[in-house]
Amino acid sequence: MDAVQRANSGHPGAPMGMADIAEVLWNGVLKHNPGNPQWVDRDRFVLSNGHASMLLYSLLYLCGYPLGIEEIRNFRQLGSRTAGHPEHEPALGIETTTGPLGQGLANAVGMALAEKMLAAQFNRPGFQIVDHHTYVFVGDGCLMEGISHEACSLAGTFRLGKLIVFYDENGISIDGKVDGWFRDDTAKRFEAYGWQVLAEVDGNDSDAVAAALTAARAQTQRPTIICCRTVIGWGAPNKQGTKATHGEALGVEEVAATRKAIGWPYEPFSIPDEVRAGWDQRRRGAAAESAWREFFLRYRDAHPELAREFDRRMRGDLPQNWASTAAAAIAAMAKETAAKATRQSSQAVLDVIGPALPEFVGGSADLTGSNNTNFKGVRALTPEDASGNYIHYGVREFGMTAAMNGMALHGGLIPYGGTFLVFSDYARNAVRLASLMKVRVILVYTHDSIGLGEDGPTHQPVEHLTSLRAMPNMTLWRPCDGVETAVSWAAALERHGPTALVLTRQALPPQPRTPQQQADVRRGGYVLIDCAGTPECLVLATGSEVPLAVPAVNALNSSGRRIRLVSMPCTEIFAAQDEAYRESVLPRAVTRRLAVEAGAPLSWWQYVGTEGRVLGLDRFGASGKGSDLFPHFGFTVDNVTRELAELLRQPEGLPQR
Ligand SMILES: Cc1ncc(C[n+]2csc(CCOP(=O)(O)OP(=O)(O)O)c2C)c(N)n1
Ligand SMILES: [Mg+2]
Repeated sequence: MDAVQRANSGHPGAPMGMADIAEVLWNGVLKHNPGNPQWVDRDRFVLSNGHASMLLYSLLYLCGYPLGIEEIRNFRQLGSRTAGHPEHEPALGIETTTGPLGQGLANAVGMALAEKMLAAQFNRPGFQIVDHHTYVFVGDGCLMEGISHEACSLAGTFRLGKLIVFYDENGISIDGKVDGWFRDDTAKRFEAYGWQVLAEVDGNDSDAVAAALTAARAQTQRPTIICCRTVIGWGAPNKQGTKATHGEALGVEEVAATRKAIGWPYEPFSIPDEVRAGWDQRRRGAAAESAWREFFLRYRDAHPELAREFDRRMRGDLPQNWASTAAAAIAAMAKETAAKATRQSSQAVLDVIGPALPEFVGGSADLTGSNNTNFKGVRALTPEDASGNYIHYGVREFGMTAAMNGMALHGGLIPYGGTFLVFSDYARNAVRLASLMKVRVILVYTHDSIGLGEDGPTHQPVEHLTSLRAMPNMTLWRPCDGVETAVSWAAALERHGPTALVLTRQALPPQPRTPQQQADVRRGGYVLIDCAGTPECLVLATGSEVPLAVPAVNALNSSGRRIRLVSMPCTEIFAAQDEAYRESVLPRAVTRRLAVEAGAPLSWWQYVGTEGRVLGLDRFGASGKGSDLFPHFGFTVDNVTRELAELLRQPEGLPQR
């Protein structure tokens, strides 16, 4: 309450209401080592009600994590490590970024899934080297959010017995008493998901919480939710139990009154040594970790190869032979002669790289056959058997994506998951958090334009390419054939950050390339067809529009014009190339420029400039055959030729406005 008061900003209510629960969990039960927050077999803790950030910072400080009292004092100030909402910082014990309600819970489901899968892969009789819990704090808001349904239904189905949720059932959210908008029978709801429910626990009674925690840990077949009745702002004599404590400082007088009411006579930010000593988990944590390390050494003696593999996986390194695997996948695609949808090329790439990547966890939100996300040899995860490497997430795009974030954050796995590009919107905030945290998740988005055809405008993405490109840290690849698809997979795997692979439903012909052009695909944009001398005009295209541009450019060049075609599968990576390379591909002097992409034109103006043109799609699609829709919306070779003819009529070299 002092930190919130000093910042005059923040949320004191939930931290005060959940303090007793936190004390029971963190001061003796949670398996963690403040001296090494990244010990791989630590319990994972997620504060899904991220507005209660001050609770997490207090716990980290008291337990002896490398977070000084100065940081607590500087809560919410620019440059402090105590941001308004917790921001992923593994070196500090912050497992994930939370604040968007419900998503931390879904991350935790992913973490618990990861634990279960890794245990199935690496544990051997007598050697439970992967054996930890995932604990989550959630509030009313998390459980009102739809994603909690997706994630918790999945957790029940997959019997995540080491997932334990503490529900801060305080009956209050921002607008006041939740009775007016949230009357679910939460206990029945979670029973229906197949969870163990420990209802009506007094969250301000440490013994009751401790007993519930023991019962939760004893249940290994089902996840547990402990519904803790608490009082928001507990201890503040005049404000506790009211919405006033949710999201603003208590006020100087109420802070003083609280000190008196709870018998805490100390100055703000001064914690008596004996109190800190009582909380300090460093010795206990170091002992726990060193016991695990000794255990791991014995595991290493018994299973040396598994131990080496476990270390590699938890470091996040790709296999030693990865470079040759990636090269083989690209080479195999370069041999292709038949036209293929890039979603099919993607599957062919997975057939090569999948078996070489035991850390790979595939999946789809119930569109496996359309996303082509399975490959030869994948085995589905089942409720009974966690040794598989493919997850049928069901129709849960948001839950899938947030769970993938949780798996990637846990470590040891590289998740990829598919849906239609148009439904990336359903998952969008999890994509955003993946970008914010820079986690390695691979989003396979197929059916990437009006080219998908008959399903019509509800299923045809228009603005999605542009809107995903607008997200900081995101890279989006829209390959035009098998080679570009293989390169985009390799780039996605080698990147520490999220990647969207945007793939077609319809077949695209393979493009011929020199070895240099093939190597340059990695640069995100490269010259696919060049002309003799300085180009009069540049054409930029991605994905399914590259094959429309190729004949148009070739025909004009044969008639003596000088047109260059640039394939630009990944604008973000191209933009990150050095100036000299970018200039060599897109010479500044050439101002006649045309971009062709079956999507919103917005992302292309930065490349074509004010003298350029964009052949894009600025309206919703329609229901019909893909082969009818492309010409209907102007995506034909003739139209590219017409646009180029218009451009060529313009005087050359106009200064860019
Ligand atoms: C997805 C999302 N929507 C809205 C918010 C804004 N918000 C922050 S806390 C909160 C109310 C949460 O209520 P509850 O979880 O009961 O928290 P309590 O007031 O009990 O601390 C809201 C709407 C948010 N952080 N995330
Ligand atoms: Mg609440």
